[in-house]
This record gives sequence, C-alpha cells and structure tokens, in this order.
Amino acid sequence: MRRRTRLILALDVTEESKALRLAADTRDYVDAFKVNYPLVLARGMELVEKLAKIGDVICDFKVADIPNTNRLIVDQVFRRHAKGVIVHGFVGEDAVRACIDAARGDVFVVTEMSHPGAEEFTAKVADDLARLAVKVGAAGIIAPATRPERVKALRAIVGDRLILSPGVGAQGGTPADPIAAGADYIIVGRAIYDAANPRAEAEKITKEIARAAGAPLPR
Ligand code: 3DU
Repeated sequence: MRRRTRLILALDVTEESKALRLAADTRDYVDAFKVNYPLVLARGMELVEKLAKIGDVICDFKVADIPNTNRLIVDQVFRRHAKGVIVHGFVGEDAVRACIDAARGDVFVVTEMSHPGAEEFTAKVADDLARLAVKVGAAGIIAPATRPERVKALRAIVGDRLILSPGVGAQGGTPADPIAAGADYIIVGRAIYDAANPRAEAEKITKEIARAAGAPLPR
C-alpha cells in the first residue's frame, strides 16, 4: 500500500455504482479503499476485483474463526487481488498465524476498537493484541482515532509496524489527533461518502493530515 496521502476510504455503501463512482472521484486523495461486509454482502467479491483496478483494496472482514476457516477466508481475499486484510486477534495466536500464512499481502490485527462498547472487552486486552500482531509478523494494527492516547500507547508497543486508525468524523475523532499520536493512516467512511462533495471532503482531510504530520502536501 502506498503512503502518500495517508487517507483510507471506508466504502460502506451498498450500491455498486456508488462504490465505483466514489472510488473514481476520490482516488487522487486516498491511498487505499477499505471494503467491509455491507458492500460485499450486497454486491459480491467481484466488486473487490473491480475496485482493485482503481486502487489498492483492504478487505475489512475482521476475520475471527478457527485457523482452518481463517485460512480459507484470507485465501479468498487475495484471490480477488486485495492488498490487505483486517483480522481479529482475540481468537488467539494460531488463528492469526493461519491468516498470516495464507496472506499474499498485508495482515492488520484489530486491537482496541473505536466505539464506546470497545471499553467492555477489546480495550482491556488491546496491548496484548498489539504484542501478538508483532509476534506473528503482521503488517500492522488497527487502533482507535477516538482515543488518540491509545494510539500513542500502542505505537510504543508495535514499533515500526503500521497503525491504521478508524473513528474519524462520524465517530467523533479528528484526522489530526491520531496522526500526531503516531498513526500511519486514518480510515474515514461516512464523513466522505455522505458528503455533498466526497472528492472535496477527501482533499480537505488530506490537508489536515499533512498539517498534523508537518509534511508537505502530497502532489
Ligand atoms: O465511522 P466511519 O463511517 O468513518 O467508518 C469507519 C469504518 O472503519 C467502518 O468500516 C468500520 O467498520 C471500520 N472500523 C471502525 O470504525 C472501528 C474499528 O475499531 C475497526 C474498524
């Protein structure tokens, strides 16, 4: 996955035409498209292949099964030319290793989720999940933009592994805070795909990211 704008667009729409239009409109401003169940359940994995022709695709399937099933799921993801997959770590080392072994691209492990309910379970073991991601050789982790202090703490655990941070916009997080806390990428869905002008919104967010990173604007 390229690291230019550091913005990943979550395509949680259910119409194929809308997904493809959003991808084409925003491609100059995003480093990857993230696809989740709403889109693939509605439109099938064929759409992953179509999106992969426009830009890099990450399948956010939060894979959380026994090792053999995880292996079969992850194999399907990469058959469709996705560049990455998001998996859960709470299922244990063997199940995450099965994902790593089957992957032909990046595996990202969810640590602490961004919503309030994350405090009930995942937040309590987030540091362990981050350590597991490092141990098994994952490309990176998912950490909450809604709690930038946790992004900072998780950065200290994962070293130079990638941190992808969702929860910006509709969930209350800002683009700048997680970047300042050490995130490599932010993930944004509704704030872009529900905007009157998604391309303009994506451009605006990339400027906020660049400002927070103290980096020149991507050209
Ligand atoms: O709230 P948004 O509309 O910007 O979408 C956020 C996306 O990131 C969405 O696809 C959601 O499933 C995903 N995500 C989180 O929001 C929080 C996590 O901890 C992990 C993934």
